[in-house]
Parts: sequence; C-alpha cells; structure tokens
Amino acid sequence: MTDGRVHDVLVVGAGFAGLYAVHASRAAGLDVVCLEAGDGVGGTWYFNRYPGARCDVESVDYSYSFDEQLQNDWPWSERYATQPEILAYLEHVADRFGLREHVRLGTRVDAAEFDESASAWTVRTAAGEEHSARHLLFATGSLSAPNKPRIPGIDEFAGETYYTARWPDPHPSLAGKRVGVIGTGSSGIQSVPLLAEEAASLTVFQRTANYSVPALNRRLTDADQARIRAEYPERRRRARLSGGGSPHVPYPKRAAECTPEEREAALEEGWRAGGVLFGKTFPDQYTDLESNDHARRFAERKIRELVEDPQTAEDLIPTDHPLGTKRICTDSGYFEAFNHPHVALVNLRRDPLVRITPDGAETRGGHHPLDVLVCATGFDAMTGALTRIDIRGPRGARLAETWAEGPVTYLGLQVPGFPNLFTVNGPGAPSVLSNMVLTAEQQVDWILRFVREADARGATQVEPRDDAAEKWTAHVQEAADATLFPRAESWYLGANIPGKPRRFMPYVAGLGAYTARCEEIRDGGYEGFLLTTR
Ligand code: N01
Repeated sequence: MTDGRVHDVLVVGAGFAGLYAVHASRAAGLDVVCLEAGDGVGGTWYFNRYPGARCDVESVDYSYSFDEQLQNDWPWSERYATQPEILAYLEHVADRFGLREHVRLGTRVDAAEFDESASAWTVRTAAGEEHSARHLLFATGSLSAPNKPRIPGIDEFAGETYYTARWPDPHPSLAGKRVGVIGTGSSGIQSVPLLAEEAASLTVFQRTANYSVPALNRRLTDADQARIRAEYPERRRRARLSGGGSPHVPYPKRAAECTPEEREAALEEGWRAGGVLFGKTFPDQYTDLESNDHARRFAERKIRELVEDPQTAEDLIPTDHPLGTKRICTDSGYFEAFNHPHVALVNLRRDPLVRITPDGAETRGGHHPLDVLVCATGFDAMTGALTRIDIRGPRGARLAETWAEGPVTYLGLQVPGFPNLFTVNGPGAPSVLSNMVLTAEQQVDWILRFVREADARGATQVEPRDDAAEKWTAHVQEAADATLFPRAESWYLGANIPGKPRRFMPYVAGLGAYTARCEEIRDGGYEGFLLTTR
C-alpha cells in the first residue's frame, strides 16, 4: 500500500527533532509526512518510561525555542521535568501546531531506497507500506536503538525482563519482588532509587562505576516562572552561542590558576548548583587532566560521604575514566540508595557475571535469585537507529556497509552517495554533547533552507562531496582528540557495542561553533555540497 504521492519531505521519527521538522516543513510550504514507530508521538520520551526518567538539562532550556508564545505558555513544573511531563509537552506541541495529521503512528521504517531517475526516496515500512518523498530526513534519535546485552542465558530467564528504554505502560508492580538491575549509566542511576522504594530487594550489577552529581531538582514557583519568562530571550541567545546549548558560565579561571581554597570553593558551588554542569565547573575540565583530577577527587569525596559502607563506596567510585568523559549522570538519591539494607551492589569487575539462569543471575561469587531483571544497558548510540534500517543509495550502496569503518558525514547532516538524505542529531553533529532540542531546531532550519535553495536553483539532488565529508569527519575526530573524551571507553566512540568500529561520533566543539560553521558554509554558497539536476 502507498499513499501514491511523492512528498517533498518524509521525516522518520516524531520525537523532539521530528515534530519540529514537520512543523518547520509546513511553515516552509513543503508537503511533509512523518512516520513514527511508536504508538504515540514523543520519540525517546515515549519509550523511556522507566521509574525516575527525567531530562538532565534544565527543562526551561530543554524545550523548543521556535515559538515565543509556546515558550511563555508552558509552565514547567520542575527544574528537571519528569518523562510524563515532557511527553505531555510534546503531545501539546503536536496538537497546538496541528502536526498530528501529518504523523503516522505505529509505522516502523524498515528500508529506504533512492530512485535516481525520479530523484526520490521510497521507504518501506514493517507493515509493507511504501511512501515516497524527494527528501528523507532521519530524526530517529541518537539514543533510540536499545542495546541487548550479550549475556549467556539472558533469554532463558523465567521471571520478568524489562528494558529501561522500552519500559512497559502501565508500569508493572515490583512490590514484594527481588529485582536485579544491569547497568549503571544514566538510566540505571536514575531508576535505582525508585526501584529500591518499590522492590523487596534490589541488586545492582555494575560493570563500570559512573560519576553522578545530585540533580537538586525542585519545583519551579510562580516567581521562578516569571523570572524565566523575563530572561528567556537572553537565555536562549546565550544557549545558542554556547558549547552545550545551555546558558552555563564556567568559573572565570582555569583550575591551575586557582589557590586550593578557591578551587575547592568553586567545586563546592558547582556541586551545590546540582546537575551535570558540575562537569564543566572549570573551563579546562575536559581538556586538562589535572583540572579534571581536581573535580574527580572532589566527586569521589562526596561519594564516600554519601555511602555508609566503605567497600560499597569504593566500588561506586569510577577508576577508569576522567570525570565526564563517559556521560556524567545526575541523580536523586542514587548513592544513598545503597545505604538501605535491601539494596546490594555487585561489582562485576571483581565478581564477573557468568550467566543469567532461569531464576536469577550467576556471578563467579555465587547465585543471586531474582524475580525481575531490569536491563539499563544503553543503546547502539548515534548510528544504530540508522544502520538497523536497510538504506540504499542510488548506486546500490548500503549505509550500514558504507559506515562499516565508522560513520562519515559532512557536518553531521549528509552522507556522500546518499543524495537528499539528511540526519538530525546524527554522527558528526554536536548532538548528544549539546542540548538536543536546540541543535535539532538549528539543523532542521539549516536543512530546510538548503532544500529550498536547491529547489530555487532547479537542483533535484543534493549530497556532499567525498572529500568534504572525509575532511569534516577527520575534523570531528581531531576536535575530540584535543580533549579528554577519547580516554573513556564510551558509547560516544562506539565502545559499548562489541565489534562496533571506534570513531568519536559527536562534535565536541559545541553548538555555537557548529552553527557558525554551518552558516559560513551556507553563506559561501554551500561549499562542499553537490547540487545536481537529473
Ligand atoms: O546507557 P549507558 P544509559 N554486562 O550506555 C552496562 C542518555 N540518557 O541508557 O559502562 C554488564 O550509559 C554498561 O556498562 P559499561 C544519556 O546521554 C539521558 O544509562 O559498558 N553491564 C553501563 O553501565 C546517557 O549517557 C538521561 O561497562 C553492561 C550501562 O549498562 C545515554 O542516554 C537518562 C552490559 C549502560 O549505560 C545512555 O544512558 C537516561 C553487560 N553485558 C539516558 N552491557 C537523562 O536525560 C551494558 N552494560 C537524565
């Protein structure tokens, strides 16, 4: 089945990026359709319903900026909104801007093929439908393809198995149950305190300890709302110029320029402010190991203060990466949860996981009986959502094969050999190292202007030159190599997926620098891109 039309734009995914792409396409006078695998809009915020799920960027920043009235109308109730509130916001946006009629829910895209003679993409869905469009825009998310851990016996577990990234709705009762959690990234760290409240016992299986800073979440008062509204234009302006897409200002000196007392005071202030920006207390924290060490030792002291059992505290302290080089976490009571007698930590580095059995988890040290297994085991990040789709370019090239050695993109927007295909928050863009909502707005606006420019020039196909993409991809890697990020075995470089090629995927230079480069290329006549007419 097909709707028989060749749309101007086909958007895959109806999360933050996809919904904005639909809205902006319509505003640009383009005919758009959006296909979404979930049965509701929201993308990551539709699927990640695990207990404790919240954004770790302040909600007033992690929200659309394209409509001032929307920005002023939506009263974020907390500093860091919960998943239900963010989902309600996205549903509101879909209704308010009339986006739903353009979105087909429950429609998973399995394949996409470019017809060179028609200069159009045809996508095939899991149900066998076909949809065509001149331009294909993947807003499939950077963290949306769940990683199923390769643990022997995992499929034979006879109890309930849940993935944080696909948490069931309604929430399953865990009362009276023995729950095990595998994974201590953001999802595990956010969910542990709430799982501990509900379960009869909770065993946390930790392979790599992670840094986490108390979120210090709080309700936003009417006075907060009024202040935020008054500050919004300036707040957004600063966010767009910044690295991380929020109006953060680091301490005005590098760590080495401070006296020990001054450094300690700055770190204490950063810690008391709460949240992930502790990772950016000093301006050189991601480039200078000594600066990072100051913050790392400070965070370690905090963990020792929060956790009563000295061995558990030592096990919870990361040993293998500088602070923040694996995505730093933010929590509400994570370390304190281990002070409860029914919560246990298993350090898999000392006591490795051998297998999952039908009734629990076996480590070298013994058997841990479980009724429920929670996998907070992350994602095939950045590329997984794209390479799981059979995407074929005009000369038969398959995206998964083209990226066999790692993703190559120009500006994180396009891939050579795949004309009229765009990615939002994909590899090579600031994406996960920035505020994904503002980066999505910036990229979608850029893409749509490019599409309209191509139309105005009568060009039917747009794609980057090989050399431009290779140069950009090398630049993304070099930018990362100038920081401490590559010192961690992180999902930023694909290290969490066995066999995945190592390439640092997000662009560390940040939103402000990235936007400036995109604008420079646009104003220079789209240097590095090929615009052709068939
Ligand atoms: O996933 P992760 P996540 N045996 O990859 C472990 C965003 N996010 O879903 O580190 C045992 O960070 C793995 O161990 P190791 C945010 O950007 C944001 O938690 O590979 N353990 C690790 O501990 C975040 O960074 C928010 O050694 C295994 C964990 O599973 C990103 O999403 C909330 C294993 C996976 O951690 C991903 O976070 C949630 C195995 N076989 C997520 N396989 C907020 O906005 C994997 N692990 C707050």
